[in-house]
Amino acid sequence: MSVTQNLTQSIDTAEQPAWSRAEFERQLRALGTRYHIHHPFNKKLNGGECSPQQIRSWVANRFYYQINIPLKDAAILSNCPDRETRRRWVVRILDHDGTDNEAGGIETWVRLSEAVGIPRDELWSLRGVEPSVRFAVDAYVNFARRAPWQEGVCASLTEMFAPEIHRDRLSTWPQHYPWIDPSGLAYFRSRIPLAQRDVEHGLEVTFDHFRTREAQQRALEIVGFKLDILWTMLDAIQLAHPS
Ligand code: AHQ
Repeated sequence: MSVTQNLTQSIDTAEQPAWSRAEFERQLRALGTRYHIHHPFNKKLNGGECSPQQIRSWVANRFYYQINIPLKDAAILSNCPDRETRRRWVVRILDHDGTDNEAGGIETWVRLSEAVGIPRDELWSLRGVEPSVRFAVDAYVNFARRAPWQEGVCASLTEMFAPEIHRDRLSTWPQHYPWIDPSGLAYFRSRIPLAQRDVEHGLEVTFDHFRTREAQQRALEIVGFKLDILWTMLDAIQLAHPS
């Protein structure tokens, strides 16, 4: 889109009335067409067409995303002056880092990696992480550090679409990849209720903060940016391991 078109669009948007909550949520959910569930690599993965090496590459690269989620969430916390929001948001860090009683998502992902044949130390070495995956994930963390905390919250709304992709894995991997111990899929099962809880909070913050049509358009752009991050990660993995 040219600068003039962009300017025209932003002038148009500024004069238009804000969407209702229902329409705003519809617009946000319509972005699902860009979710990485539709990426060719994900279709191969859940379609049973990936080699063990491709699966190991996916697990090792996504691990870099997983270990950065708590840093991203801590960055949002550090920007957020609202105690009530912080009390709700902080659980996301513990969901991944674990507590004395709960292993947490990062450890559960390590068990997934051991189930697909990546030893724990190899996974933590991060030697398998592609440069473009590192770049995309770092862009997400740096966005959360610099952006207003409400924008960081808004970016997490790609999890609106996550329960479906987790359910897909749980229903397809056992039949396609019987060599993977099913207990290794525990991470996907654990995320379904957590994603639903997190999206509820994320939508509350987003509806409350992005009130004008221009701001609502900005929210769509933020979710689009995060969708591109997830898509880029699969581009990089597919490029590195085409077969
Ligand atoms: O396991 C995932 C996770 O913990 C999160 C946190 C959330 C965020 O804060 O951006 N997004 C997210 C996602 C996880 N898993 C991805 C997947 O495909 O397994 C999906 C991803 C998301 O949809 O944003």
